[in-house]
Amino acid sequence: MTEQELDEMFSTAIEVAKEAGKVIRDGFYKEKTVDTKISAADLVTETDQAIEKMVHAMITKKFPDHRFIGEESTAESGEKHQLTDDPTWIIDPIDGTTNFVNHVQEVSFSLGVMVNKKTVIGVVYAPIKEEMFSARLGKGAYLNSEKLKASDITDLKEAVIIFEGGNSRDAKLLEEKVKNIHALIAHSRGIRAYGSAAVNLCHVAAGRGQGYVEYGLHIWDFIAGALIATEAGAVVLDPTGSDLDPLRQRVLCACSPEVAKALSQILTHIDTGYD
Ligand code: 2AM
Ligand code: CA
Ligand code: CA
Ligand code: CA
Repeated sequence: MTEQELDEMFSTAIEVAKEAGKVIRDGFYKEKTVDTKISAADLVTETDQAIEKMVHAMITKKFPDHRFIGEESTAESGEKHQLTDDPTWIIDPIDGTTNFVNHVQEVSFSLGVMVNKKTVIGVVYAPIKEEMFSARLGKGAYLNSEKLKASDITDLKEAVIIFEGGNSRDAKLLEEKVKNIHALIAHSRGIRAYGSAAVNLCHVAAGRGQGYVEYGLHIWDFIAGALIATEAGAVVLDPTGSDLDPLRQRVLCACSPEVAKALSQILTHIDTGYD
């Protein structure tokens, strides 16, 4: 892949995110048709589906041989997505649909591009707040035109940690998550949950918190935000402390390796139901 091709892909990613953002903004205060997927906590609206269709069309028009993975097309086809070495555009049309439905502003469009299974482009656009987060591998992370740098805190006691309850209502899983919430409150300065995985990662990138942990995510939730966070100097790992596996459905992000290590040590590492 040449620099020129990557430049072209990056400008397409930004253009696509702006278009998706317009549709999110238009739908934000309107009446919505809401459907549920795996549980009463797993929502989808017509806007999610419309954005995914539009974005898929825009990308395949420009890059017909590239692959595409999106949350709603995966849900429709019922097939498990797999990663190949081909350039692959991975999108979540609305990350934070529960927020979208409840008029909470933490709603984003997330787009990551992987080449040879490495993320080279990450764009997260939160259109209600007009925050465009973007990163290219090796070139830093930006919020609009401002360069991002994660917090330099190293002590978990001084850290604010973002977590999420997720959309599974499996009793065993919830029990483990409660243990983790307990451990996070006990060892940190405080916990937060903004309801969008992509936004959570961008918050850590922007120094609006020092860590984020979630079990049960999908690749489209975090692949773009993970690059934005690492390009801002944060670390993104598997919660056990080993390398992130983008198909393993669990993510630990921390502003520093010290906070990452401390988090990894206090967490109960949840696998149930995800592998
Ligand atoms: P989604 O809005 O694209 O479905 C945060 O926990 C992540 O989990 C979000 O990225 C969100 O993505 C997904 N999620 C799905 N249902 C959720 C719920 N009821 N509460 C919080 N997050 C949910
Ligand atoms: Ca969803
Ligand atoms: Ca999502
Ligand atoms: Ca979504």
